[in-house]
Amino acid sequence: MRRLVVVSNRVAGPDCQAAGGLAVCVLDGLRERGGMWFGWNGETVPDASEIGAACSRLENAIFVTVPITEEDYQEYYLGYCNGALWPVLHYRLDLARFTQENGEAYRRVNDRFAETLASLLSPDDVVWVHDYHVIPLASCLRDRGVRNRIGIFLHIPFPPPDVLLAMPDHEWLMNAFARYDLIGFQTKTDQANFCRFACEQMGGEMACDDLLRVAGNTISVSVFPVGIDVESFAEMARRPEAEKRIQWLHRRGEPRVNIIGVDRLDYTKGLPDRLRSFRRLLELYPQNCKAATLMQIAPPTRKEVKAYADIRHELEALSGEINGQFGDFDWTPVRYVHRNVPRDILAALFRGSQIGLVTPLRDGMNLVAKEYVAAQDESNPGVLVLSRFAGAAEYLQEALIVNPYDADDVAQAMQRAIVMPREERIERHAALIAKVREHDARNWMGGFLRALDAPARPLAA
Ligand code: GDG
Repeated sequence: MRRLVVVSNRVAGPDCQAAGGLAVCVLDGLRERGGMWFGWNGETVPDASEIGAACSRLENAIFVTVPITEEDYQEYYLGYCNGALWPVLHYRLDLARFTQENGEAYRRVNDRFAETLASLLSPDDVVWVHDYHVIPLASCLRDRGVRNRIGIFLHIPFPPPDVLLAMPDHEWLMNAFARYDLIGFQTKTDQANFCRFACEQMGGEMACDDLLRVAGNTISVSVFPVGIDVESFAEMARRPEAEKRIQWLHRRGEPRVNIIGVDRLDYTKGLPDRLRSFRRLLELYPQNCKAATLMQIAPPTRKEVKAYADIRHELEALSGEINGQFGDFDWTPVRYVHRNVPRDILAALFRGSQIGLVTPLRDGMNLVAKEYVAAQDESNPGVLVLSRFAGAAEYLQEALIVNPYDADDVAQAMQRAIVMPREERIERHAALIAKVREHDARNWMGGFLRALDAPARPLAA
């Protein structure tokens, strides 16, 4: 079997168990198959002359990491990746900022990554690139004569052509995509958006369902839904310590309906809209006052980007407002936790909550939805309320699917979940867990690697 080389912006080191599902799955794959994980080490140095690669090893896996400069951090990471690409690919042109310096930094850092990586590759390696931070990597490697199979998986959505067209360097970006052998998306919607752009704007054509001919290249464009390690998450939710926490959550005199949301504090996750929906639940169905509590766990992320500071203030103001308006001596409607919570506690909180509220405004997949389903007691499961704009909604149709922009719609779905008979909950959960198992982390990785390992397909004349 050919050696696997994984490239991502951040490298999960040998002790990444705490990071959860995907990183562990990729790491296991690397250890079994033998390979290398290459990327940024998360650190900065004052000057490019101080950049040097560091190397460590775990069984068959080698980790090679490099720092970036402080300027790169501002312009490449905060400016271009998180200030331009992230909002555009999540359909949020209103939040995107484009500057020439940031665009140049993105090219510069990718070029530097490619320079180091090219010298470490053997001709037989297959290269798996992850996500939006490193889209031009294949192009930078090809320019250095690398002819290996290279695939990229995009963890976040791909927007319709009209949205991407607003990005000043869309043409350059799409040409960078066109130099991969394989492009993987989370959903059919993302795949279709990408192919539409290639065909309508770049003169590409579909040779068959998932084979695109564009810019002189033939590319497999496929869907590989990301998943979780179902058994290990379910096991965490069943532990005796988890049971103790659940008992605490349900202790007498406390609310009877626990609603949980867990998301990085990101504007794509729809947190203010979610709080407004919860407020609507209390207004439309006042019987839930003193009975329902929303626990929102929202650890900080990308604090240096202004849009993230803004969302934090909005969320804090809203939760204070709702607690002031509805709360009482013995009941706090919104419990807002702005820090990282250990994974095993999350699993217990999921199991102890009657509603999993997953309402992003746009999301590539959303693993929290899958974790909530995996954590449930199958004989008395909770109900997943899921945004139609999460990639997960393409698969988890037995959830209560909602429009996150419509507070009344979400409130009604929550009320429906609160009164849903046990048989219906069991039935819906059985269908959901089957899908979560079918599309788990192993199948995601296996599917992508099979496609990447496969020889290039000949085209119809
Ligand atoms: C990107 C895409 C796609 C969250 N808070 C805590 C915590 N988490 C864990 C969750 C889950 C993970 O982080 C978040 O994954 P998501 O999929 O929900 O979202 P993103 O971080 O935006 O991930 C997304 C994903 O990539 C994979 O392809 O699904 O669409 O945006 O595992 O449980 N974990 C701990 N404490 C927290 O407070 N321990």
